[in-house]
Amino acid sequence: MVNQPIGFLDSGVGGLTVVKEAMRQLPHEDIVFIGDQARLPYGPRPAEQVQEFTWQMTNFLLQKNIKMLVFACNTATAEALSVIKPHLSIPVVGVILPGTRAAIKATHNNHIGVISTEGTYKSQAYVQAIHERNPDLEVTSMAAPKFVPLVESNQFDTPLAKKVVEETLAPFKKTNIDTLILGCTHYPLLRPLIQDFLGDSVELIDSGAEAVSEVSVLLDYFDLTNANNTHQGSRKFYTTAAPEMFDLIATQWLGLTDLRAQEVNISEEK
Ligand code: I24
Ligand code: DGL
Repeated sequence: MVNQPIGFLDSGVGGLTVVKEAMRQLPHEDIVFIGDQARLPYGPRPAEQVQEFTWQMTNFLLQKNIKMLVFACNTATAEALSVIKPHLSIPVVGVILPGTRAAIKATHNNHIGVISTEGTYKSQAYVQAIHERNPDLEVTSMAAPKFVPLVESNQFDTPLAKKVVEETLAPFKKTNIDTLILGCTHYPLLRPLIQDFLGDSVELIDSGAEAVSEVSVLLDYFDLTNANNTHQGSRKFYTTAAPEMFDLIATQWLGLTDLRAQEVNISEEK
């Protein structure tokens, strides 16, 4: 089983921020990724629809014989993980619990901020997860719906991005948060602007990176780590839309050559 791949699912390409971390932290593991580019974004969709689409991606990845499944999407984690996980016999990891664990560890004044898509915000998944562990922690949660379109229009480091980041995060300046969870796959791209605006006294938590650390722990816990350190992990990419755009972004972001995603139709998967 140790030689089987780890599956990653996402609403589109944002989950590649999680894959990049996996390639860094777990270079010997084989990776299979599916992005539902045709139906992105998930952020504004009703929860039932996110559950349906996420089930389709899950079933697709199960057919690839994965040993572990990672929900590399905050919205899918918030709205579908608890529904799907009880039905699976392999370990399933989302991005929300690892992010909250890191934030709880990082905060010193017991005040944590969270930014996310509309769907994740409405689910209150981050707030609930933090309060389940410690109800005394103060959490200020906010949707930042302008951030995903900003990144996807390639404007994550422009003057417009700076303006949108400042306007969106202004309410946090009136709080004393010392930790901010980046509760969406795209937000690490805006990290420099967010850090600049909030200042060095606020620690930013990348949920995706934390999730990969947790995958690493779980692989060991379940004796699933690929211990062959001469094995260069393989990476396979699937997308539900035309692959050209996916290949362009993934090649640039992951620094891989010869990356060819395969287009698949998962809405017919049974
Ligand atoms: N980043 C993302 N998605 C895109 C993009 C991007 N185009 C440029 N960059 N497009 O996600 C997805 C298709 N969209 C188009 C607009 O309508 C909706 C569908 C973030 C990827 C994070 C790994 C910017 C960009 C890039 C290369 C690497 C990283 C990056 F071109 F952010
Ligand atoms: N991947 C999604 C998330 O992390 C962001 C993009 C979307 O809304 O589909 O929430």
